[in-house]
Amino acid sequence: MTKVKETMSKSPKIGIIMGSKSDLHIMQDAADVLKELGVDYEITVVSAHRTPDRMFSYARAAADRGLKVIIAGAGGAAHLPGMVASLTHLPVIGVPVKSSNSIDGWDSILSILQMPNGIPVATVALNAAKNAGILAAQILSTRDETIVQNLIAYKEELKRKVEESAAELED
Ligand code: RP5
Repeated sequence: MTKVKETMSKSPKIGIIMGSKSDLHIMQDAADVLKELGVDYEITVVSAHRTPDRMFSYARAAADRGLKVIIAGAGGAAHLPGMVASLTHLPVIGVPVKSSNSIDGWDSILSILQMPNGIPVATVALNAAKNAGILAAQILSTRDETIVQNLIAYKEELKRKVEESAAELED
Protein backbone atom coordinates (compact mmCIF):
# COMPACT_ATOMS: atom_id res chain seq x y z
CA MET A 1 0.00 0.00 0.00
CA THR A 2 1.14 3.56 -0.59
CA LYS A 3 2.49 5.52 2.32
CA VAL A 4 -0.01 5.83 5.15
CA LYS A 5 -0.28 9.14 6.95
CA GLU A 6 -0.71 8.94 10.70
CA THR A 7 -3.87 10.55 12.08
CA MET A 8 -4.66 12.30 15.34
CA SER A 9 -2.55 10.24 17.68
CA LYS A 10 -3.35 11.69 21.08
CA SER A 11 -6.31 9.58 22.08
CA PRO A 12 -7.72 6.55 20.30
CA LYS A 13 -10.98 7.06 18.44
CA ILE A 14 -11.74 3.37 18.00
CA GLY A 15 -12.25 0.90 20.82
CA ILE A 16 -11.79 -2.77 19.98
CA ILE A 17 -13.23 -5.09 22.61
CA MET A 18 -13.77 -8.83 22.70
CA GLY A 19 -15.49 -11.28 25.02
CA SER A 20 -12.40 -13.36 25.67
CA LYS A 21 -8.70 -13.38 24.91
CA SER A 22 -9.49 -16.50 22.89
CA ASP A 23 -11.12 -14.11 20.35
CA LEU A 24 -7.85 -12.23 19.82
CA HIS A 25 -6.62 -14.34 16.90
CA ILE A 26 -9.65 -13.04 14.98
CA MET A 27 -9.94 -9.53 16.45
CA GLN A 28 -6.28 -8.76 15.78
CA ASP A 29 -7.26 -8.31 12.11
CA ALA A 30 -9.27 -5.21 13.06
CA ALA A 31 -6.27 -3.76 14.88
CA ASP A 32 -3.91 -4.59 12.01
CA VAL A 33 -6.03 -2.94 9.32
CA LEU A 34 -6.58 0.17 11.47
CA LYS A 35 -2.82 0.43 11.87
CA GLU A 36 -2.44 0.05 8.11
CA LEU A 37 -4.96 2.87 7.63
CA GLY A 38 -3.18 5.10 10.14
CA VAL A 39 -6.04 5.12 12.65
CA ASP A 40 -5.42 5.01 16.41
CA TYR A 41 -7.24 2.35 18.42
CA GLU A 42 -7.28 0.74 21.84
CA ILE A 43 -7.87 -2.96 22.39
CA THR A 44 -8.99 -4.94 25.43
CA VAL A 45 -11.15 -7.78 26.77
CA VAL A 46 -14.64 -7.04 28.14
CA SER A 47 -16.92 -9.98 28.82
CA ALA A 48 -20.68 -9.40 28.91
CA HIS A 49 -21.27 -12.52 30.97
CA ARG A 50 -18.14 -12.83 33.11
CA THR A 51 -17.58 -9.11 33.79
CA PRO A 52 -20.93 -7.36 33.33
CA ASP A 53 -19.89 -4.41 35.54
CA ARG A 54 -16.79 -3.86 33.40
CA MET A 55 -18.97 -3.91 30.28
CA PHE A 56 -21.29 -1.29 31.78
CA SER A 57 -18.38 0.98 32.78
CA TYR A 58 -16.60 0.60 29.44
CA ALA A 59 -19.68 1.33 27.35
CA ARG A 60 -20.91 4.21 29.52
CA ALA A 61 -17.51 5.95 29.62
CA ALA A 62 -16.58 5.35 25.96
CA ALA A 63 -17.96 8.56 24.43
CA ASP A 64 -16.62 10.79 27.22
CA ARG A 65 -13.18 9.22 26.78
CA GLY A 66 -13.23 10.34 23.13
CA LEU A 67 -14.04 7.07 21.40
CA LYS A 68 -16.12 7.49 18.23
CA VAL A 69 -16.74 3.87 17.22
CA ILE A 70 -16.67 0.59 19.14
CA ILE A 71 -15.81 -2.72 17.48
CA ALA A 72 -17.04 -5.62 19.62
CA GLY A 73 -16.31 -9.27 18.87
CA ALA A 74 -17.74 -12.30 20.62
CA GLY A 75 -18.72 -15.90 19.94
CA GLY A 76 -21.45 -18.36 20.88
CA ALA A 77 -24.07 -16.58 23.01
CA ALA A 78 -22.53 -13.36 21.76
CA HIS A 79 -24.27 -10.66 23.78
CA LEU A 80 -21.38 -8.19 24.08
CA PRO A 81 -21.98 -6.07 20.93
CA GLY A 82 -25.71 -5.72 21.51
CA MET A 83 -25.42 -4.94 25.20
CA VAL A 84 -22.69 -2.36 24.56
CA ALA A 85 -24.89 -0.80 21.85
CA SER A 86 -27.69 -0.55 24.40
CA LEU A 87 -25.44 1.43 26.75
CA THR A 88 -23.94 4.04 24.38
CA HIS A 89 -24.99 6.31 21.51
CA LEU A 90 -21.73 5.47 19.68
CA PRO A 91 -21.94 3.25 16.60
CA VAL A 92 -21.11 -0.36 17.45
CA ILE A 93 -19.75 -2.78 14.87
CA GLY A 94 -20.23 -6.42 15.81
CA VAL A 95 -17.87 -9.21 14.81
CA PRO A 96 -19.35 -12.71 15.15
CA VAL A 97 -16.51 -15.03 16.15
CA LYS A 98 -16.60 -18.76 15.52
CA SER A 99 -15.41 -19.65 19.00
CA SER A 100 -14.74 -22.81 21.00
CA ASN A 101 -18.31 -22.70 22.30
CA SER A 102 -19.92 -22.01 18.90
CA ILE A 103 -22.03 -24.72 17.33
CA ASP A 104 -21.23 -23.70 13.77
CA GLY A 105 -20.84 -19.91 13.87
CA TRP A 106 -24.50 -19.21 13.10
CA ASP A 107 -25.09 -18.87 16.85
CA SER A 108 -22.56 -16.02 17.00
CA ILE A 109 -23.93 -14.38 13.85
CA LEU A 110 -27.56 -14.45 14.90
CA SER A 111 -26.83 -13.35 18.49
CA ILE A 112 -25.19 -10.21 17.11
CA LEU A 113 -27.29 -9.60 14.00
CA GLN A 114 -30.86 -9.98 15.22
CA MET A 115 -31.10 -6.80 17.28
CA PRO A 116 -34.44 -5.23 18.16
CA ASN A 117 -35.51 -2.00 16.43
CA GLY A 118 -33.86 1.03 17.98
CA ILE A 119 -30.56 -0.58 19.02
CA PRO A 120 -28.60 -1.35 15.84
CA VAL A 121 -25.32 -3.27 15.67
CA ALA A 122 -23.54 -3.10 12.30
CA THR A 123 -22.75 -6.78 11.93
CA VAL A 124 -19.94 -7.98 9.66
CA ALA A 125 -19.43 -11.51 8.34
CA LEU A 126 -18.26 -14.41 10.51
CA ASN A 127 -14.71 -13.75 11.74
CA ALA A 128 -14.54 -10.63 9.52
CA ALA A 129 -12.73 -8.37 11.97
CA LYS A 130 -10.78 -6.82 9.11
CA ASN A 131 -13.99 -5.48 7.57
CA ALA A 132 -15.02 -4.17 10.99
CA GLY A 133 -11.76 -2.19 11.11
CA ILE A 134 -12.26 -0.82 7.59
CA LEU A 135 -15.87 0.14 8.35
CA ALA A 136 -14.82 1.90 11.55
CA ALA A 137 -12.19 3.85 9.60
CA GLN A 138 -14.81 4.73 6.98
CA ILE A 139 -17.09 6.12 9.71
CA LEU A 140 -14.22 8.26 11.08
CA SER A 141 -13.28 9.36 7.56
CA THR A 142 -16.48 11.40 7.25
CA ARG A 143 -14.65 13.97 9.42
CA ASP A 144 -11.02 13.27 8.54
CA GLU A 145 -9.51 13.85 5.11
CA THR A 146 -6.30 11.97 5.97
CA ILE A 147 -8.26 8.79 6.60
CA VAL A 148 -10.15 9.37 3.34
CA GLN A 149 -6.85 9.45 1.47
CA ASN A 150 -5.58 6.34 3.30
CA LEU A 151 -8.81 4.47 2.44
CA ILE A 152 -8.55 5.45 -1.21
CA ALA A 153 -4.95 4.21 -1.28
CA TYR A 154 -6.02 0.96 0.45
CA LYS A 155 -8.74 0.30 -2.14
CA GLU A 156 -6.39 1.16 -5.00
CA GLU A 157 -4.00 -1.47 -3.67
CA LEU A 158 -6.81 -4.07 -3.58
CA LYS A 159 -7.61 -3.22 -7.20
CA ARG A 160 -3.94 -3.41 -8.21
CA LYS A 161 -3.63 -6.91 -6.67
CA VAL A 162 -6.70 -8.19 -8.56
CA GLU A 163 -5.40 -6.74 -11.82
CA GLU A 164 -2.00 -8.32 -11.16
CA SER A 165 -3.64 -11.74 -10.55
CA ALA A 166 -5.73 -11.39 -13.71
CA ALA A 167 -2.67 -10.49 -15.76
CA GLU A 168 -0.78 -13.51 -14.36
CA LEU A 169 -3.62 -15.90 -15.23
CA GLU A 170 -4.12 -14.44 -18.68
CA ASP A 171 -0.41 -14.76 -19.53
C1 RP5 B 1 -17.58 -15.67 24.35
O1 RP5 B 1 -17.34 -17.01 24.62
C2 RP5 B 1 -16.25 -15.12 23.99
O2 RP5 B 1 -16.40 -13.98 23.18
C3 RP5 B 1 -15.61 -16.24 23.24
O3 RP5 B 1 -15.85 -16.13 21.83
C4 RP5 B 1 -16.33 -17.46 23.76
C5 RP5 B 1 -15.44 -18.46 24.43
O4 RP5 B 1 -14.73 -17.84 25.47
P1 RP5 B 1 -13.61 -18.66 26.26
O5 RP5 B 1 -14.31 -19.76 26.99
O6 RP5 B 1 -12.63 -19.15 25.23
O7 RP5 B 1 -12.98 -17.65 27.19
O8 RP5 B 1 -18.13 -15.01 25.45
